[in-house]
Amino acid sequence: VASFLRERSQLGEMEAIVAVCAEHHKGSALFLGNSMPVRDADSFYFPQEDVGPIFANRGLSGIDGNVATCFGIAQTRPVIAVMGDQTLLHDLNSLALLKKSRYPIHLVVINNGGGGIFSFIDIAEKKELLDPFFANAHGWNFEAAARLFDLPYVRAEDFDALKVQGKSCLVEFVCNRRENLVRHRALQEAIECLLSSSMVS
Ligand SMILES: Cc1ncc(C[n+]2csc(CCOP(=O)(O)OP(=O)(O)O)c2C)c(N)n1
Repeated sequence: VASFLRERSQLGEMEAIVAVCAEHHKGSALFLGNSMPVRDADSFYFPQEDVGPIFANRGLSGIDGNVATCFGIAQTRPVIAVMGDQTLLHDLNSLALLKKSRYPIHLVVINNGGGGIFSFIDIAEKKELLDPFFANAHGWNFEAAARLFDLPYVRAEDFDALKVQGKSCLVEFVCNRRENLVRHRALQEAIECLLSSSMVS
């Protein structure tokens, strides 16, 4: 998995999630938003050293209140958080808390223009249903939201831009949820090939 994610220098959704997780160290907490971030981290993030606690929210249904949860955690230690655009939209007004936080919150939003997880289920074949009723597709970005709440904002184009800055900020990584599906399938195939060849030998 690690070599698959490293094999191209171009940053994609999985690579971005793993890169944000890799910023996590002993003195910080990692918060994983629901939907793909928590799933990708579970599948592809293998900390090589002792790290601080890792949090995720069950919430009412999962994507609610994630930013407010980060604020709660950040009263005891710095927080590195990664979540999807729908998750951030669901709790956008909690961005007002970031500046008041005792410890910094490095909040990375993976903006794939809607709920990317729904591309993985059968309904994705029906595009006329997927985009309006499941993915809730949109073309927004979060720069103006960061400005509204007086937060430093970074539009991440490379790995360096995802790095922790030591102050609360909003980092946005814009990507494509259809490309992510293709990448996931390619990784799954590579793993299946590897497993079947190791079973033969
Ligand atoms: C409060 C609430 N409403 C709806 C859902 C159903 N739901 C699960 S995942 C998801 C989409 C999340 O999209 P995003 O945060 O952009 O993450 P991505 O799927 O792109 O990783 C939705 C709407 C939920 N889990 N919780």
